[in-house]
Amino acid sequence: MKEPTDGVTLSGSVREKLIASKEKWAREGRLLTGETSTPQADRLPPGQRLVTDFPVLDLGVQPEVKLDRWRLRIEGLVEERQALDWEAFNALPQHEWKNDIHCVTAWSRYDNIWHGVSARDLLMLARPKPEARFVVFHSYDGYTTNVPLEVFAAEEVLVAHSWNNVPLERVHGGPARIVIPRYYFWKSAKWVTRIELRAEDQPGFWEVRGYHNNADPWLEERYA
Ligand SMILES: Nc1nc2c(c(=O)[nH]1)N[C@H]1C(S)=C(S)[C@@H](COP(=O)(O)O)O[C@H]1N2
Ligand SMILES: [Mo]
Repeated sequence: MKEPTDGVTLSGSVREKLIASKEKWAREGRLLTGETSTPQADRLPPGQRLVTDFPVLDLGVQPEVKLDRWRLRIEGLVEERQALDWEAFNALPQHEWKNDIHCVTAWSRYDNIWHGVSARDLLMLARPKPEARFVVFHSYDGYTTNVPLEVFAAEEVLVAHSWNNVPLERVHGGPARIVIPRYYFWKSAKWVTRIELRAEDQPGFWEVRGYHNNADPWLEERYA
């Protein structure tokens, strides 16, 4: 598998149509209820509906990454760059969290059990420089998404390799994906390979196409 580049090449009319329709939703503010809430007051954020299946959302590419080629790099404004292979990644302390998924397309799924390595442990290894304030995730399909460093460093954030006690399926981002449960699920990069620490924010794939930069589901931060 080649390392992804930052720019995703838009090829294939199906894919372009899919992206164009999401951009249109963003422009028109589709699905917005105008209500806000808090996770303490409501388990289901405004405008969401509960599902029991596990929908798959991607850019029309589901990269197949062989475990012996897989790498997790932590780069940018860090003291100790990391390039973990599968064995080194799995040798790190393992954590389990159960949480809810909220997708901007209005489905939510309760009680997902994730196993993986915590963002905090990865940051302890890489040691962010004092000027590091933002994180960009880079994935094997060319996808990117961005969060403030403190969002990545929150307690429940994982690089997860298992979902509901089985290895994470390729369609859901296996070998490993980011899980940031507090925000809309587009911030949880599938097939992650590089975690870049930066001084300045850098909007990702959907963030430059009309999605909100913060993505808090209780504030309905769907679109910019
Ligand atoms: N690498 C990558 N990560 C991604 C995406 C993607 O297209 N590529 N889609 C995002 C979006 S929009 C959502 S809603 C979730 C979907 O995750 P799922 O397919 O496991 O439900 O993954 C996010 N992470
Ligand atoms: Mo999404």
